[in-house]
Amino acid sequence: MVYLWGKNYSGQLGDGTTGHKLVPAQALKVNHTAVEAEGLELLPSEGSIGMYEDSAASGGRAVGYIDNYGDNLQFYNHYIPGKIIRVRYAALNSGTMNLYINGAYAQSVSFDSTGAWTGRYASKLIYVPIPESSTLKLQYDRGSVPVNIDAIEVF
Ligand SMILES: [Ca+2]
Repeated sequence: MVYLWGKNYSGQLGDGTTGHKLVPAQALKVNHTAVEAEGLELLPSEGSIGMYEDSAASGGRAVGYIDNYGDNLQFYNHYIPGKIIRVRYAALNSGTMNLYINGAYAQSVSFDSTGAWTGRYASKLIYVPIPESSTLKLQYDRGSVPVNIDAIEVF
């Protein structure tokens, strides 16, 4: 389970079902945290970070325009101490964003190009210790290259 806040609170809770939709052929673990990016609190620094409609996206929406310093998506990993974060994303060009755990920089995450901003998504696996009851954040910082984020899972 996961605690969400922000817009779309009532409609975007991730659960096991959502996880299955993301990558039908892959099942790393049945019980895990899954959230739709469009259900997360969005913290624009000055730009227009926000959701867009895309039938190819999990839940029919994803988050884009993450291209001003400080733009980020964050969520609270309530129960599960995890080892892997799986990010479903789209990016015309290869991108990079920074991962923070409990507010502390953890690592830079690179995303291979999917060939388009919409319509074609891929999954990025990030291997990192994720404490129970931690806050995870993907942020666009100086040196980052934007990607669109569809959904995030913790295993
Ligand atoms: Ca989505």
